[in-house]
Amino acid sequence: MTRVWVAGAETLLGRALRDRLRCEPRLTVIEDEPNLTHREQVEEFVAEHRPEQVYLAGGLSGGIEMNRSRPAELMLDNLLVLAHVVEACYQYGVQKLLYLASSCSYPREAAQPLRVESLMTGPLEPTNAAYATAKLAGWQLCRAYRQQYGAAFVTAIPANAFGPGDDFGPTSGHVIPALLARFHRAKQKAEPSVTIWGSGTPRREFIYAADVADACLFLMRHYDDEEPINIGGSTSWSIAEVAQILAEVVGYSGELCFDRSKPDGMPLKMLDSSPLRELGWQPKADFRSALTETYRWFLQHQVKEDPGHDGPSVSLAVSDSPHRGRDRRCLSQ
Ligand code: GFB
Repeated sequence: MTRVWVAGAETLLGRALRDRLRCEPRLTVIEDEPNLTHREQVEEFVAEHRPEQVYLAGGLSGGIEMNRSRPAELMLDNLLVLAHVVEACYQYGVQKLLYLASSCSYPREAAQPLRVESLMTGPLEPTNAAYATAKLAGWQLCRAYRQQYGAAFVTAIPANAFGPGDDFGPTSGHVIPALLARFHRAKQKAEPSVTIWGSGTPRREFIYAADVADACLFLMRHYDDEEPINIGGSTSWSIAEVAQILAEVVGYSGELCFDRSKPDGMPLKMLDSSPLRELGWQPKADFRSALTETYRWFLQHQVKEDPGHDGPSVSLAVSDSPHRGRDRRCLSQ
């Protein structure tokens, strides 16, 4: 039995990783978690539990607005978490560590699809430069421990992930959970329109958190290099397309209005995942089914805790029917 620890098991990807690892017969998943921003707590935890494999999914993260408004918190939290976990793992002889970085670490103008050779070759997207810099530092720290101590610390870069357990907050969440919650409330209150931030034209490659977790297990077994490796889906969607699909998943039939006063962020983020494909892994989830599953989780877990929710009961019958209406895009700005 191999002892495995997910550092940051309360995050979207940490949660998916723990769920996935629990299905593995030859692994023992360490269920506890110290405060990762406290060096002594992390050190004592690793000394006591002696994990052999570690997935580092911890650190504060959020969508474009959270990155804009809380860059210091995001950067400091991630720097502390990665420094404490990486050092403790080295000190206590962890055999392998997989660090999860972020696709926002690529330069804003990097050639698409994004190849790891482009990392640190140009300026970052300004809306998330602080967080992205911390994520780059994580990669560099893993690389430095490999170079100086021969540690088997690897870095993976997932595309924009979503899934059960995500942050559905209106200003803190990423686009998929934020819009699922917004459409849900608009449907409950029969609001005639929903506002989508930005122009709707940026494109993102989305990946289901369960697929990222599966890829991480695969990489733990089959990848050992100082260069990061991308974990991508394969398709990119415009934000307008995603908003339309989410409205259908929720069953909201009002208008979608695009608020161009809000930032778009990077125009396109699409990962080159051919190295991972060549190793033999590819994602399994169907995008729409994964969105439906995410909405189902939201209905079961979030709505009852949400003081802003005023509907007494919520239907679990999520709509999967293709939208057949007029063009619902209205450009408000
Ligand atoms: O998901 P998101 O915040 O991630 O935004 P990023 C993606 C796109 O969706 C942007 C638009 O063009 C947003 O303007 N969008 C539309 C919305 N409506 C909404 C909404 O209600 N909420 C949000 N959040 N977006 C993040 C980075 O950037 O990507 C993080 O800021 C992290 O650092 C993450 O790396 C993966 O891809 O733009």
